[in-house]
Amino acid sequence: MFCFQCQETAKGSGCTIKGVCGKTDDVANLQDLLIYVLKGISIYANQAGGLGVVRPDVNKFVMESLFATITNANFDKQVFIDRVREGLKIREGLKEDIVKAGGRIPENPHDSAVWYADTAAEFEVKAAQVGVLTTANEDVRSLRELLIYGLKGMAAYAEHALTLGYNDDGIFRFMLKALAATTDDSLSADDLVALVLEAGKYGVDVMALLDKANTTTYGNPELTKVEIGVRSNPGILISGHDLKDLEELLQQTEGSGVDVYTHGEMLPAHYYPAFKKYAHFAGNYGNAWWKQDKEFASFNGPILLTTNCLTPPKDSYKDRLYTTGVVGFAGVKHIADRKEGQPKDFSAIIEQAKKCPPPTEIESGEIVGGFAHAQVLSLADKVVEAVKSGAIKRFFVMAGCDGRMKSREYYTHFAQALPADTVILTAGCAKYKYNKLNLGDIGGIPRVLDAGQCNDSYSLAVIALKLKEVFGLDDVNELPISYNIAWYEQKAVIVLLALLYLGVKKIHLGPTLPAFLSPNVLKVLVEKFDIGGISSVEDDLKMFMTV
Ligand code: FS2
Ligand code: SF4
Repeated sequence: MFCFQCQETAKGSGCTIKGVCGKTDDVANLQDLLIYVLKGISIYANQAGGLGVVRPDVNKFVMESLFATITNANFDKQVFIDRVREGLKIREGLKEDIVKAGGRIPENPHDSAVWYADTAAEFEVKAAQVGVLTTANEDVRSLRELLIYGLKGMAAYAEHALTLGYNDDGIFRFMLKALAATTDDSLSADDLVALVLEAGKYGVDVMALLDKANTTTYGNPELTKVEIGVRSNPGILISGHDLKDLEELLQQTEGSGVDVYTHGEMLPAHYYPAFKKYAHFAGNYGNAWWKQDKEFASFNGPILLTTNCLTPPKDSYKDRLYTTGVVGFAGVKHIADRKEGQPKDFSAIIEQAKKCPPPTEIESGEIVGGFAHAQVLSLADKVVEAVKSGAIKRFFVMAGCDGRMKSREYYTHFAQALPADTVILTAGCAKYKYNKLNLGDIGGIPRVLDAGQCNDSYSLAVIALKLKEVFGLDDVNELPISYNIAWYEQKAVIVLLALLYLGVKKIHLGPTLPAFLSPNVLKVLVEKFDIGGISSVEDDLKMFMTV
């Protein structure tokens, strides 16, 4: 195996024996093979699309497969064997479609478009031959992987939007075009850089689409106080990002005597008006994903993982853990997908919850959030006034991810060290590094404004663009906003590419820069966008406050 897609990659260069995340080498290789099969599918899907063949099932398969390979989404070998087999079937079906539509199958297509096998043993042999390192040129490899990781993030957001009935064919067309492009040896590094930047455009599109899906379905997030203590009923803990799963769980638990708590990236669900009507939607339990080994144990009741981030479960709670959607782990119970418009069936989780003791309290009090674009823009006059009067000197976008590394304490220290006339704009699980610090407010505006999940970074961009308009500026970079972003997995990659597409410069990325950026690719990003890493809190503060 060789995997370097996330921030915690071994030795900052690549996991080669087993993932730091717990991914085994056979699963890592099969994920590589699945991506390889997707490339073959894309080659034909692009051709078929040009002939007017419409295959939404292909889009869905590609999207879900990309999503399943995101860090901490799925560790189950059988899932990837089944997906590779299904992918090969889809690819062969596309070839038939092309011929039926009057097209001709290319004579010497890329190996990903012709390789075929039936058995799991054959898959494993091939899987070991198609990894990241098969691209010899390190800059081409870097750009291809940067593009693929961006697509993975894009796929995750597209999946959530599609689940709520929102779809944009342009996003799928780009996914297929970009996947196929990674097999094309005639493309230059410049061509690939252009594709990477184009991915940013679709990153903006997909986040806007998901924002529309979420806010149309569940209302605009609003200022909300969320309890972080516990009640006396048994509970179900729901984690991940899928709001539809949460909605159906709330409906099915209503009146059952079982409370529902959020964990990690599900916290922002409390900010949506549609979920406030559920009296048993009790609060948020715990912190970011990487603390689940302790927090799932002390929760005492069943836990539902709707998306990444799952970590390999401990025996103390494995029998209380459920996965759904693209998430999986061998030996952990999986809730099946919706059939024919019917909701998922969470009855097994609810029945188990009834037999469990209530959660053990680990914190008490409340946290405040709900500052997505609509809520912040409704406070726009107040915000603008505070900037004009000098009460707010600078905003710090500190969106992104949290993670295990001790070096991430930097973000807590940075938040604590920020002058009292600064405001943090956050989204994603990065917020857990400072959302319980009680940093106070500026004339009623909290100093930590949480927009929501990582995809709600879109809201932060909308807010920035609105401020630019209000202040009559030509360039978003003239605003008193600094970007000190923490990344971990591939959704952060698409968020980054989206911000670059919107013209944001001087983004600082930590706690370490991605291992998949070769020195030359990094140089391009530095030259074009002035991207940087982080150093010490003191030095960085000085640097940010003097720009
Ligand atoms: Fe956090 Fe994990 Fe949101 Fe990332 S819960 S690092 O996948 O997507 O952010
Ligand atoms: Fe390593 Fe991250 Fe890949 Fe897991 S996802 S194998 S930790 S690089």
